[in-house]
Amino acid sequence: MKSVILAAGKGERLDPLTQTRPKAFMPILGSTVIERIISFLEELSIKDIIVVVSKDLPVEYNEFIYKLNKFSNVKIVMQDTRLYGTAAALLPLRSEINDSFLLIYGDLLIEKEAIENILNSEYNSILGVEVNNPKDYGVLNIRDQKFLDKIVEKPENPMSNLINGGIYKLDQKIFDYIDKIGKSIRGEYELPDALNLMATENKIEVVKYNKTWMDIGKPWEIIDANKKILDVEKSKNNGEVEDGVVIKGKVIIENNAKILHGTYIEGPAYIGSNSLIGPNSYIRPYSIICGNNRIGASVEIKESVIMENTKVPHLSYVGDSVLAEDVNLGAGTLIANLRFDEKEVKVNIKGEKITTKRKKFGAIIGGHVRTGINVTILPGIKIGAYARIYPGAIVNRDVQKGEFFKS
Ligand code: TTP
Repeated sequence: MKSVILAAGKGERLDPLTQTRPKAFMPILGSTVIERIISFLEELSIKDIIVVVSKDLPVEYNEFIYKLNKFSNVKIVMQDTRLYGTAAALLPLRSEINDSFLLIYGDLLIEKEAIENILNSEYNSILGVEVNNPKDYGVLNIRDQKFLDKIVEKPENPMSNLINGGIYKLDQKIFDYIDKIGKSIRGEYELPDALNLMATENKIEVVKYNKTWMDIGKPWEIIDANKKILDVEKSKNNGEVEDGVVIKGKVIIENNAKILHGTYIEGPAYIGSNSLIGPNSYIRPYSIICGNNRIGASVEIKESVIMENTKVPHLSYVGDSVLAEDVNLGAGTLIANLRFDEKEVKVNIKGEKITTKRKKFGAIIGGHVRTGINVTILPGIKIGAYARIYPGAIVNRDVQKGEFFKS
């Protein structure tokens, strides 16, 4: 059976991280969300995998998309995102698909069982994830006990606690229904609209699932997703640990990582391959250091995701934050993660201040950012890719891509 993974979204809510990195390639420990999905498909012996990516890619995306070359069964297809939406994403595949196929959104943190359950259905099917807060999602209204009646987006009074899990088995009739839908209020051609039409004339089984499921939409959800996976992984030490290092609890140390004298690590924590930590670093629970990183002397890291090639070499504090790839923090860069009034930290998402529901949240720093020495960054701040922060600056507002910020 062919399998299609959608990875052509703009991921605007994940800005500034998606200025240089596709949403589906957000890190999960040393891997990425989409690579996890592809590994599950391979384990399930699905040999024919199509990944849909955007035709209008920022050039930086290529280095991530090239990662897919290591999977011999993956073929890349481009979506012209002038026709945008999860239904429009399928249009370039019309001539490729002539049978039932598996469809998966590429930004989902799931367990293999979610895909297995869908494959076991004898009908067209949709994953129905059981949640406590269905109002925030596309809710599945059910008919005849187990078939989809309608997907209702964020209803006031949800008819079930099952939400659209973004995994489907569909036959090629879906293309006829995509042809019939118009643009949604968001200006997109959306798959749920096509499925709603299909459900009026066909049986679409709702396959229930209650294990790990997250769609990674907002920046702090990258921390949550990594915490979830770290919690189920086992300790490992494939690196080199010098004398005088203290390691408490579960810590994963990958190949060629080196932990220098005086470093104190409180698990759960992940130290990715080729990283150099210490001497005298303090790595606190849920630090995710993805790989090729440098964390130096008198640096404290806590509950943060630090993506590949990023360096925090001297005298810095990084708490409850997400740092994209190839960032360099100057000596003494401090990220504040708690407001004086101890209110939940808010972040600008698509022009609206959204609560992170976290009292402790630091900053979201885009790819290739550089900070000078003694920079202070306030809670909930976003710094765009390639920005430069002048030494001694106090960053008290969001910084745009490429901006030179001087306070
Ligand atoms: P969304 O969650 O709608 O993704 P998005 O990238 O539009 O996010 P945001 O709202 O933050 O901008 O899409 C679900 C999945 O489908 C995701 O993996 C991206 C993919 N997708 C496409 O491949 N093409 C598209 O045109 C759209 C809208 C999404």
